[in-house]
Amino acid sequence: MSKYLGIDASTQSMTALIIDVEESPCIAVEESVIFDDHFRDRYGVENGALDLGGGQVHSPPLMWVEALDLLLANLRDNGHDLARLRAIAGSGQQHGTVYLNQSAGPALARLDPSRSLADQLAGVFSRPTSPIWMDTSTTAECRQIEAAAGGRLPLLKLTGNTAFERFSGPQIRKFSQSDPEGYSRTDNIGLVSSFVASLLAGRLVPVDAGDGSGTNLLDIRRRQWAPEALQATAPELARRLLPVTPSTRAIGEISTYFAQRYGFSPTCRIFPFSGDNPCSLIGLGLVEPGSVALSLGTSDTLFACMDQVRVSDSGEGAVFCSPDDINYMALICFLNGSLAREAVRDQYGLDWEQFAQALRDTPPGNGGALMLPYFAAEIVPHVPQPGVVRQNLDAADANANVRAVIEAQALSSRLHSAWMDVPVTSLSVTGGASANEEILRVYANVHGCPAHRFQTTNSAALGAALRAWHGCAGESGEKPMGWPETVEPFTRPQTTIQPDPAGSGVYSRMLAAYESLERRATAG
Ligand code: XUL
Repeated sequence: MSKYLGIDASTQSMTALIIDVEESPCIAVEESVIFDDHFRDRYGVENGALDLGGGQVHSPPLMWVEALDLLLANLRDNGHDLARLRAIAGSGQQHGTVYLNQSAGPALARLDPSRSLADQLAGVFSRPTSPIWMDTSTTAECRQIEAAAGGRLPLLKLTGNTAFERFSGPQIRKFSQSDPEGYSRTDNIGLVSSFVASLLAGRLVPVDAGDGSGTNLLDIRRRQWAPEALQATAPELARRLLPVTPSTRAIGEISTYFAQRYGFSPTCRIFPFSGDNPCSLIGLGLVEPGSVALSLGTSDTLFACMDQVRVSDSGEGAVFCSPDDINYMALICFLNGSLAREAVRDQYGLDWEQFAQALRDTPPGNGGALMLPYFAAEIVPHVPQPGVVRQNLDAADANANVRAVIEAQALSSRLHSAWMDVPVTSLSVTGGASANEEILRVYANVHGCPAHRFQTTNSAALGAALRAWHGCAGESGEKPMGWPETVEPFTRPQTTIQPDPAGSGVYSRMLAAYESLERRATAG
């Protein structure tokens, strides 16, 4: 068996990616279920999420359950022989928390393959919706956790991160305080990643160190829950969490539900699911310190591989464990990623080709026009309320607004990545918007380095599949594979956009103007 499956449970979709490493390693299958296409009416989601007001953004975990059944049914019905899969690993949108009652473990253990997962698991939640990374409602809880942990800096030192609104710990604290009854009915709290892995394994499985580091609860150096942080967050939290698992060690074999319903081999190994960004680190080949990548998705993230924990004192960046179980990753998350690009596209009634044409028709620097693209409250820089700012920019000029949003995103990524202290000598770019070469050109010029694009934009799912391959090789007694040789065949750039010296010069000068506008707006 030479095939490995990576599943990415992201905000807007669930994706399966199969690699075949038999002769010349390649991506054999990519298949996605877009939540809005199938579940908008039933679950009321928009872009995969529910806006509950007051900054609360949740998703229904039962929708993820249904999506997994649908995704695997599509793979089977499209003729893919799932019996040939040797192992599965996965990736989930980070930070989202899933609250399960005491019936969850037994229900997972006795799944009946003749009935759907959703039918059998509808009653396992002690909270029907899961707060996700887009939730910005936990500012008070963040400050309370920092205070209870001895201060902002001690929490940063211990967990690698100050308390962030979107992180799991503040979400858990908010639930324990606003619904103590619901919290007391909660037997187990998982992340999106560990929840989907639990479905496949047919039992509750632990959070891995990669995704665990996005909770404000993990001792980032020991890669174990930090008792001080658990205590600072919510009562009796330790008994609601399973011990953290290393990312590279298998958690067992696939549940008979999936073997019988979809034809998986009963010996198919399940490896821990990790966060989408930690998986993208692997999927983009960032397995040695110093390399930098950019993911242009619902949120945009800029990240780098580091061999030791280096933190952002200003609280702008996050640090996670790499799921290689060796390195760390630094990450900056800009919430207004495709959210902002789509808002501009829709405001001017454009399609993506017209959007790209607008970039071709306008010069680098946009004639001095600037935008701060806070269509939603922003994570970096910290902007608690939405509000788009325009300077020397005519709101009626579609082309200039298209260029302004992309230049703002690229300039912001350069401005706010200085703390990583990683020289950006090349950018590996992924995510849906990386298909647009004009967007890549702006990033190449702003950072003054080549931007590479790869065969797939599903780097998180690819990273998961590579983790499954690497993990199996490590446990089978065959020659263990190093990370560089695992990722190399899948991370050869397909397109490279070189920076143009004139464009780069314009942006070096423009950065100061952008920084000053941002400073004035965020101070106000
Ligand atoms: C990272 C973050 C997002 C989510 C969704 O910290 O919040 O990138 O992982 O993809």
